[in-house]
Amino acid sequence: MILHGYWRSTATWRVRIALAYKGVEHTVHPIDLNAEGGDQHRPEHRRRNPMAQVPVLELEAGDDPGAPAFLGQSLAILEYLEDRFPSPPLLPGDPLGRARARQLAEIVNSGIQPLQNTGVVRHLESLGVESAAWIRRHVGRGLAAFEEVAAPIAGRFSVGDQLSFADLVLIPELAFARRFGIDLGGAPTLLRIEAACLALPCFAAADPLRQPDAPREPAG
Ligand SMILES: N[C@@H](CCC(=O)N[C@@H](CS)C(=O)NCC(=O)O)C(=O)O
Repeated sequence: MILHGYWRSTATWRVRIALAYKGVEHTVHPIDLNAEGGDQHRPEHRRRNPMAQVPVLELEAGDDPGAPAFLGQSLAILEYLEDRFPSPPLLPGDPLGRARARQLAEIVNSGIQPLQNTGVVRHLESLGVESAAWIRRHVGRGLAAFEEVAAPIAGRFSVGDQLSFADLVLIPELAFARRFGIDLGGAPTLLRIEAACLALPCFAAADPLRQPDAPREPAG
């Protein structure tokens, strides 16, 4: 498999954690979202993903004969990896636990990330909107909701003691929030979960600064 992604993309980061946790062999093909014009908009990438976004998982020949070999949308990719490589699991075993993990993941995937996505922010700036204030509002609001939902159900991780999709979307979003100076002091559950996650080797392997396309001296 090939993971087409970008070192600092939060959505790519989710998939990297899953691949590392499940020990799935793959290669990485960087797509530079910050290149002149954005490599995500090049025709060869739009053929992989007509949304012109990362991540895209390129499947092995024979995974789906006759169909395009590309899978976009990080949550769909996580579901695919979970079905194809069920052990170790990234969802709890019980129906409600699985739904809770997906609920939390969607708070970030649908409720936060689309509002802070590179393309959206660039468009807002072209309209004269002060994007940093926009980002702080929407990311802060979404993470506060995540904290409120997770607090009564979290154990070591977001849903009890089972690492799940919820944690895979949370950790990159917390890093994004810090880049924009969002105060996380009101989210003690999230900070506790983050500490537990960052102690795991799969999170270390997926760290943006350890990726081949990360700059040696990262911009702030
Ligand atoms: N819902 C999509 C979101 C993908 C997405 O927004 N990716 C961002 C990077 S985190 C991107 O490619 N942005 C490029 C752009 O907007 O031009 C997913 O989960 O895969």
